[in-house]
Amino acid sequence: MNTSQDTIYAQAYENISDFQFDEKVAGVFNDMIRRSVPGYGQIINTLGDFANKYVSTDSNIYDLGCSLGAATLSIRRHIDNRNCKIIAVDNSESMIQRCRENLSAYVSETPVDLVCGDIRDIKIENASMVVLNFTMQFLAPKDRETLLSSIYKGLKPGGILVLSEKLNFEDESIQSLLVDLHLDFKRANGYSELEISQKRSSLEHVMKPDTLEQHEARLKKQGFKHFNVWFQCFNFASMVAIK
Ligand code: GEK
Repeated sequence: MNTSQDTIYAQAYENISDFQFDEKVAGVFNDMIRRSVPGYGQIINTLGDFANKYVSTDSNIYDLGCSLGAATLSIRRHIDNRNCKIIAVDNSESMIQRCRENLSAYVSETPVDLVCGDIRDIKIENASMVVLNFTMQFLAPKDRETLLSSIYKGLKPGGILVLSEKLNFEDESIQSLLVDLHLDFKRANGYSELEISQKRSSLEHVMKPDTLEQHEARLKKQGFKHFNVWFQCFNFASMVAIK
């Protein structure tokens, strides 16, 4: 996967426009997400382990907001001989193009339907595993419940949803502690104060994190029987919900 360095916000801009998953971002995305999201590499690897445990034969797996295909690749390595199909969806053409190249670099018996489209328009069916790895936070809050309802309906009994998100915390001391630790993580990964503050402005209207309590309540409302956080580092968490 490409490793060009993310320097998108290294120069000072007079006006910061809203963050977009365009060609510029797609070209540095692998570096950007690894230096910005604590635990990303571990989450990607563990998605393969979840797939090994939960993907049933003759079923579908959905990677919603697939970006460059890291989750799909990790899952695909663990599900040989199960006659499954992965449906990987992203509405950024630049991401999809690069994702196609990344997927074709590896041989696999599991077919991937790569869809350039909106995850809100995708019909989920016969699914044993659905992944929303840091994608739902980019949907308008009003659309999140509808998406989860369609995922729940399309999951087979015993099927798993892995939902990774940046979190907000109601307790202000905890919120500022975990935000600070995340900023230190970005500094330690070489981002300057200018890059950090310009990126934050660009995401302000685009990414609206929920609290853990909001996630749990929304998932339980759909009918998910089991829920827990399986990974958390600072204000980033990955949750599982089982039908
Ligand atoms: C990974 N899961 O590497 N429909 C389709 N795609 C969307 C939509 C939408 N409505 N909204 C956003 N996206 C990946 C990382 S990145 C997370 C996911 C991040 C896509 C968007 O184009 C982008 O590729 C992805 O969701 C979010 O495991 O950048 O923090």
